[in-house]
Amino acid sequence: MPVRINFADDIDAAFQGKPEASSKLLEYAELLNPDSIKILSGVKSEYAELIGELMSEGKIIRLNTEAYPDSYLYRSDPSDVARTEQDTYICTRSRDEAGPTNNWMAPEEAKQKLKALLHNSMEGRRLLVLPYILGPGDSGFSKVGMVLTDSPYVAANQMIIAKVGKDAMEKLDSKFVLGIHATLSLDPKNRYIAHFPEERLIISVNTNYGGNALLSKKCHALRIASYVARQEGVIAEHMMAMELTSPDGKSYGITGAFPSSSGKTNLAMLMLPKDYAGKGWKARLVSDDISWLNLTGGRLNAINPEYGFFGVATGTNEHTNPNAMKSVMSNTIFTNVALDPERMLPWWEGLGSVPKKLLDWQGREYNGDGKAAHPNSRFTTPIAQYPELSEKYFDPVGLPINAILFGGRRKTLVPLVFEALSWEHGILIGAMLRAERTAAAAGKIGEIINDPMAMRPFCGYNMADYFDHWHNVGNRLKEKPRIYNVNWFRTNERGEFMWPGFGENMRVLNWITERADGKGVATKTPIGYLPETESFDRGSTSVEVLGQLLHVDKEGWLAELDAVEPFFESFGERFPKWLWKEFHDLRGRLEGY
Ligand code: OXD
Ligand code: MN
Repeated sequence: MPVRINFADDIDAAFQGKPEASSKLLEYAELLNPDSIKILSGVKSEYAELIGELMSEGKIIRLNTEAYPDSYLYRSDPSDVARTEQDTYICTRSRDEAGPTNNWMAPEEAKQKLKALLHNSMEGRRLLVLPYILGPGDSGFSKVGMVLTDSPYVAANQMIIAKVGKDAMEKLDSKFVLGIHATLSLDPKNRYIAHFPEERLIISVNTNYGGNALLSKKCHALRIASYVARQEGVIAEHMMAMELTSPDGKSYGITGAFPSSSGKTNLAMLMLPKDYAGKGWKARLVSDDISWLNLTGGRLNAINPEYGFFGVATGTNEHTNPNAMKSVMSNTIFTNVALDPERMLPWWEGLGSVPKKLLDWQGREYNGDGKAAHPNSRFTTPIAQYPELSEKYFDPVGLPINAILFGGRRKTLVPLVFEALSWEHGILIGAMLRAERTAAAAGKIGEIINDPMAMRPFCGYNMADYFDHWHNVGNRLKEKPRIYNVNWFRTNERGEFMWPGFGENMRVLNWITERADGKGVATKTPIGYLPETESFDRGSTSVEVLGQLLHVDKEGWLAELDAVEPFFESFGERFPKWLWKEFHDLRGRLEGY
């Protein structure tokens, strides 16, 4: 059935002077065949209407309005709780362009399959259209996109994490990214999160989970953005970014790539230990999850494309992340947390004592068996509510970067911190990143997987080319940030964490700022520069434990190289020669140690 003529008129009227946007919308409206179309202008009342609809359909629950004003609980389908990498595709013309870390489907085949699923799928429903901006409104590095969705839950979340509305609509040029999201029946067997980077298109079906369905986030700001960034000579990364300011007012920009659920948000929101706060240090947030890095002024600068957090609730509390706790106390959508039904308060593991009465994340009475909140339960919160937001968040060029951190969860081997010997060695450190699988993606938790630069699930093209691109970026920088590997997650023989982590990580960052100033003392080892135990600010950690955390285990590292080598080999001839050289040099240094 052709789209009703008033749609075409309405679309033309709404998108005056934006022929690309209106023709794409019309094309998909014809395919989806909704009963009505609503183009969101971004005003607050639209958000309230979406929430009102979800409440009247019983799909979300209003939380205690005194404790959590304007906040809600959403329970997802139990089969739709995390990113599903097996359903995520990069659909480039050639398979090699996607590379061995991505699932690939030929664009025509993927479109045929998806269009069959989308055909008439919104009959009887309303299509919501959300134009959005990623990045500061006045930045040359910001990008625009437009999401089409039938889900009020997705639309409400999108309104929190991206700048949705009129301003974005005015910027919809021929390069905008189009995202189509359709709930369909949430059938896991027909779930696809498909990316067409060559035509800046995303199609996601049969999932409402944030990482799969909030298309501005992982799909646009990482997978499509990484592909476009290579064309534009910049980089789009799965990185937090923070600004540290010393007592004498010197600013240090730090970015860090950590696999999902590995402490990236907690680091970005670091609460300074008393001794540092007392001296006048400040730690402010620029980004909790994604940073786009530009090369202005011959150095790297980070902007945060996002407008809100989609963070992990589980484990968040006054000790681990007091600033996150302050941020989520209003205007927040909680997904898959537990509920204290008497006080209408959200609850998750780590928040404190278990309330007397508790409903688990599926709304069932909780009897103490298993987890009450889903381990990947989430909060969606406006970033403006963060109490320590850096002014650099609003800066069109972003935060100048002094140091780049890579880190995964590793119980053994990987020291607390070490510094790369060079930019190329730093890329090797990033490329060698391995981490334990966490609850953010479906799969066996705890299994150690290769996750180069924490981008394996998010790089929109062949990662062999991605390593080369990093190399080229380095060659164009006048002032290169130093690169570090950090690991907060070492455990002793009793399984206890050896380093206190959280705010205490400032002691590691302190060494990194000293290094940036050319002051911090370091010892050269085969794996990189390590701090010296005597001069390092170890806080309450004993010298003995610190010694273990800074020890270079020669045999362990040689075994690590053996474990990584087949992964590098999987890229075949495309794997950069200079990176193989770095790898073999490292092995040579270790063998002679
Ligand atoms: C996230 C993720 O949600 O990395 O940030 O999965
Ligand atoms: Mn992430």
